[in-house]
Amino acid sequence: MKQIGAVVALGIGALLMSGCDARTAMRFGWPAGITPEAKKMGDLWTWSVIAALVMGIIVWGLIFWTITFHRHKAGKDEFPRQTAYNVPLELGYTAVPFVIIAVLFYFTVVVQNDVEKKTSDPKVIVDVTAFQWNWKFGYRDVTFTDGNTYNGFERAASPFELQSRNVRTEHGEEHPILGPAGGRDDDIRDYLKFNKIETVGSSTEIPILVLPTGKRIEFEIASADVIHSFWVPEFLFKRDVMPFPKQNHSDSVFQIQSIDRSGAFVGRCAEMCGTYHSMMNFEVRAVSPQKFDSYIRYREQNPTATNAQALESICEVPKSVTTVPFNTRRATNGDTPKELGDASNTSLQGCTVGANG
Ligand SMILES: [Cu+2]
Repeated sequence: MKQIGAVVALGIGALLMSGCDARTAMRFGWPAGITPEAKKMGDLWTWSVIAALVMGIIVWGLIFWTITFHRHKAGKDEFPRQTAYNVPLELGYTAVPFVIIAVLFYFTVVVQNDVEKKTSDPKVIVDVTAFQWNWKFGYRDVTFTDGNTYNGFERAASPFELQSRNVRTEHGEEHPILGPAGGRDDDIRDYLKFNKIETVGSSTEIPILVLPTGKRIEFEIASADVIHSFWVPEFLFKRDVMPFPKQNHSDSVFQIQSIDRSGAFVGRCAEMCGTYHSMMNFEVRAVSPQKFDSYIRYREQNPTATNAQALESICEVPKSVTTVPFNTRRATNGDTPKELGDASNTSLQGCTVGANG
């Protein structure tokens, strides 16, 4: 017993000295996440692992107790006392796993409901359009910090709209937006939405979706061609982006309660959607609500300005710092170059918002 105690103490000591703090250790490998939903999922994971460990310790204990104290002893009968068909015991170990599953199920549903929760008053509504192989982000509704609102909805689309906006393929041709879903009537493609302020990714530019911290945000996702998947790893959430969401019985709207810290976070397509699927990256740039308000107002007042110029006007690094653009020649192995910049601090040094706009 003393030896076991010493081993346990050494193990805990080693864990404490290895430099990872207690909170990281208690996540048991779960990423930190930047939304309240992600943290709730993390708590569920932590408690599930603890429950599994408790169960494991009981099982390991029984195994070692059996092999230590119930070994075959010389001079005894060939078989030890048989205890099969002990009805209360068998009922017990049938019922207990059901109770465990029910408890895990209950807490899973509680957290899932929270992750899928939608309220009627998100402060920002973003239309996300995925296409082979990039993203378009549009701001449909924004409630500014001072309570004023901005409505940027332009219209629902016809299939030719993306073409007219110069969305081009990696070869510089107009995007064949009619492609896989070609031949369908225009009127059932009205799920595609267009907004006055839009950010479209290209072969040379990663689309940066600028969002405010601390506010509820709604995403409506739709695909112009095949199935994609909207995934921001640090939201710990992804959802398939479907063409014809209604006909495909998919819930194309989800919300996050808030983004808890500013910075740059990579976004990816998590559905194998074709040749350049792995290059279909974007960046979420979480900025203070004040900066976000200035960003929307700048883009509203400067409709021809690029997203990079708008980012500079709010003293933000104008290019993505978490990933590189769609590389048509596949010259890279997909790794994010480390020299891109500091994703945790994307503010431009010595810059004042409003001074240069
Ligand atoms: Cu995709």
